[in-house]
Amino acid sequence: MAAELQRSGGRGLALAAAGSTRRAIRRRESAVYGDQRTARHGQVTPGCDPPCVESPRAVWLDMRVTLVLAGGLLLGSALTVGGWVAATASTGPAGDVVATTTNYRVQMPTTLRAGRHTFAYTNSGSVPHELLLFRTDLPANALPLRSDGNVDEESPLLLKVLDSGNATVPNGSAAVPTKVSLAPGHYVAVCNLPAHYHLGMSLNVTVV
Ligand SMILES: [Cu+2]
Repeated sequence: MAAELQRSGGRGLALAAAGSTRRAIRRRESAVYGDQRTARHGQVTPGCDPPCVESPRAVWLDMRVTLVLAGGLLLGSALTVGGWVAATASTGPAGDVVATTTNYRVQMPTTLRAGRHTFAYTNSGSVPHELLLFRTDLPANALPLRSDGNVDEESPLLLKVLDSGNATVPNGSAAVPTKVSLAPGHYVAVCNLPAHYHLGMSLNVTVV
């Protein structure tokens, strides 16, 4: 295993550390065991001056240190590769406000700066959703409703300032610009597909 790792290259740090530990163990074992035990219990190490010996215990410790260091390097490599994959896989729609729908929540920043924005909207739910944003003085849980129980988008109490359009399919995404420059005030984000508002798909948002 150790020899294999030595051949594999790119493991200089691990091998240097293992070598240092190995030399320290050799010095200790040499003092404890003495040269007379060399032939019976250990492995003679050529070029070691004064003569030294690697006992079976020293060989085992050496192997353990090497295994731990090699494991750490492999873990580090795996994390590096994983991070790279995550970074390259996170290319969503372009926009300065990241918004997500799930079953059955709207997730986005609850405070926005005034002005125009483009929402980078992704539907992470397993059923279609949409993203609407209304300017209104009403809280998210008290929007005006139609007779079918869904939000009355035509109510004079609501001003629609963002609409993702047709229901967005699962894993679908879109860059959705605001219809107007957002003035400071209170807003509510909603998914108004049938019954979704009542299932919890609304969120209070403040523009400052
Ligand atoms: Cu929905």
